[in-house]
Amino acid sequence: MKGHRQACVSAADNQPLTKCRPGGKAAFMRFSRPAIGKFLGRIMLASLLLITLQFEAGAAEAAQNLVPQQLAAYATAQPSRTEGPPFLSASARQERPAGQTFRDCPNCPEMVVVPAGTFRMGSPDREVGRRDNEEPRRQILIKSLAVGRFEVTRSQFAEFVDATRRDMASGCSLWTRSLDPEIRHRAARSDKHSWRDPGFAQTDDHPVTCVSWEDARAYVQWLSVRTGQPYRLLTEAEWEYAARAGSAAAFSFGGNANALCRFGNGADLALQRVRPEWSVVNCDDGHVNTAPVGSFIPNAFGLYDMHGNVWEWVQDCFRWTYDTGRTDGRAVDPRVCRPLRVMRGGSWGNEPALLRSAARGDFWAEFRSNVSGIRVARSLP
Ligand SMILES: [Ca+2]
Ligand SMILES: [Ca+2]
Repeated sequence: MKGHRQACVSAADNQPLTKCRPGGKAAFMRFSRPAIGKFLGRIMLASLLLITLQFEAGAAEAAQNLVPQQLAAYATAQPSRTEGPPFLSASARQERPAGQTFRDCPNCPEMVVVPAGTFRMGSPDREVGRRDNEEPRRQILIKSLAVGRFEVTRSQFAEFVDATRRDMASGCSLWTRSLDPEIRHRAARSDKHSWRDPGFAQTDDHPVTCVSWEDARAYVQWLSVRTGQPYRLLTEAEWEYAARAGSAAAFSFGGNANALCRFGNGADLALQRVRPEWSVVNCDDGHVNTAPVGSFIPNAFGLYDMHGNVWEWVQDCFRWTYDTGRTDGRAVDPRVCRPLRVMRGGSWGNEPALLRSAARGDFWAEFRSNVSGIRVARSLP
């Protein structure tokens, strides 16, 4: 209807009234030139009024569709001088409103619609634990997309392995804390371990681990074929936008790392009781290794475990700095990257610095370790 109205008032349209009203050409011919101008002016005024009313109604609808946590986050967000909270009105024009959850098959990952928005990617100089691969900071525009509410579980991954008979038998690298302070963490490859036995006990609702970037990509490709929907990994920019959920602080819940134990599973006092050599955050999240997905408080977009539990592979290859000038959410062109892939969010074995929203990890695409996992995304129309 909007396009129809525009056709009525467009100065570039040679037959405006005949398109708006059948038989309108005859009526058009009866008007004098001043009367025509007055008539067109009124139509334009009425159209502008109607468009304004529709825009306001759409914005109100978008606000009603937001989950309560989102509204709270936007109300309490502390944007920096150069950035604002996410742009929200786009959700009014989506088929699926922001915050809506859905599944495309019974044991498919549950998805959450994340609203379109802008955010500042990277971290400020003052952020504790930051590295210089989180710069230069830049403003990014993200389109609305659906993001896995949880990390992919063992149960979900088992369906994929059973259906595809994927070879997952090449072992897994197990992370330990190195006694060498220069190395800190060390991965020791083990032929006898795999996603079925990552070196610690898991149940079906724990996140799958010991998966490579190639495994993650194969999983989303299989999911796409199975459902007929465009599943994929998040891009690195999308991941950080989803993790921040409107927050410019180090974590989605603010800057206090000692509050982590309510929001995610990292290296904590529970781990230190078993492995005294690991340095940890000064709180107890109750989990030595992985926790069942969804065990902690979600962020303002309704996403769980963006901080910790398992690292999450993203689509992008790894480039040390954000110097490409990119301002949209697409993945970095593989032709300008090192042959490594990016993981985000940190894991059960990491200190707070690596659980920050801006922190980055880089590993070989075929690297399987017992801290790596998968979160899926789905493009929306
Ligand atoms: Ca823990
Ligand atoms: Ca995670």
